[in-house]
Amino acid sequence: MKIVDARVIVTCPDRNFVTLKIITSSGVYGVGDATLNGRELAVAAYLTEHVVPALIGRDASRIEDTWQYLYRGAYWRRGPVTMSAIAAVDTALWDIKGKVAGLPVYQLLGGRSREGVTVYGHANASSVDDVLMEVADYVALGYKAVRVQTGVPGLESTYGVGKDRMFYEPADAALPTENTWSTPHYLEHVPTVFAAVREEFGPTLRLLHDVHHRLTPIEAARLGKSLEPYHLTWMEDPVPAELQEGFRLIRQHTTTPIAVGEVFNTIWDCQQLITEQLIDYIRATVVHAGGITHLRRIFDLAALHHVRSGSHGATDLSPVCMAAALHLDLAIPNFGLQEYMRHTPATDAVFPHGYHFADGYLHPSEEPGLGVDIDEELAARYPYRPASLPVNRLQDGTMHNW
Ligand code: KDG
Ligand code: MG
Repeated sequence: MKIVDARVIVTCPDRNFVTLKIITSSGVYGVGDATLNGRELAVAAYLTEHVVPALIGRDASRIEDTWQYLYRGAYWRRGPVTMSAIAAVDTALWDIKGKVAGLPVYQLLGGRSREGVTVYGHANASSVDDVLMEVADYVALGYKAVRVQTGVPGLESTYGVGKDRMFYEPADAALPTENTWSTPHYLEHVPTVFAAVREEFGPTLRLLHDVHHRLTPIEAARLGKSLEPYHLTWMEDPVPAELQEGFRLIRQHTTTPIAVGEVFNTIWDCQQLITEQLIDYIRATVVHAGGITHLRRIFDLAALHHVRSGSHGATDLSPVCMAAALHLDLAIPNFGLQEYMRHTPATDAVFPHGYHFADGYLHPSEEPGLGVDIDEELAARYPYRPASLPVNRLQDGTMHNW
């Protein structure tokens, strides 16, 4: 079964997505997500110009060999553009393998390790009162875990706090908008938010918070300590993670669990974090970390060191990525939590899928393969629109290091 064609589909049903569709000589096809938020066309060009020509004529059943061929063969290894492109190929090949075998992909990965995939939802609002109402909405929908973000008094806008109720889309303008940041304001405010949420919802609801890489290690240590009474499931991205040993400092000071990795591309980005047990959850995901094949390798390393999975699942990861993530989440032994930001109806229509939410859990499709598709005709009606993630400046105008 040879690869006879591969198409790169760029579409914007409320936000941009890049999808690779690989077609085989038997007519079976597979899909893979290649979306890199704010840099979509770089991956589309990498696929079209460099990867697709090398795929034609290859045996579609050789998933591992194709991964190694694209990774080693590029000479220029790693990086978000390369690894998102490889991820798309890998995901599409797993989809094809499942369809040919007549099995959902999780069966090929070893079968079910749990009944459903526990997901967390996103409560975000500018004020504490409003965020309490959002948390209540998620609890009413059956969510067992909720991430809580609020505006910070004294700051006009804060990244991660959306304008829409129950939705959140950070890429908001063709060129980056600018937010203002103040660490002292933030560190004073966040513990008061979690005090209010615990007071209202009691001790057992799982709570999470995303710091979006805005602190230094010692500031993050202070935040972690101040949040200990509210026993969070995790404090996410406390610092930028290029310096893996920086996490030692946070660890020395606080028992608040740490999650990191949504911007990671390979196992080398988290090797030290995992092997030194500096984190509790690894947030790498299928689309940005080289597909199912490589993410499973990361999760296996994590399993040896008491680190659980906590994959990124924001709206810029397409339903194709979400479907792939759910198959992996269901199969691995060290699953922790899966992020789930619901897509808009337009996105759902372009990517028909069989996964579904029930009572706090997502369940992958039982169809052969990933159980997700792309409606190419509908996709063509939504042309690409440039959109960037915002940047942060301190109150004196300094570019923030995040
Ligand atoms: O593309 C960036 C977003 O996906 C990211 O900002 C969302 O931090 C995020 C999260 O945890 O979902
Ligand atoms: Mg995050």
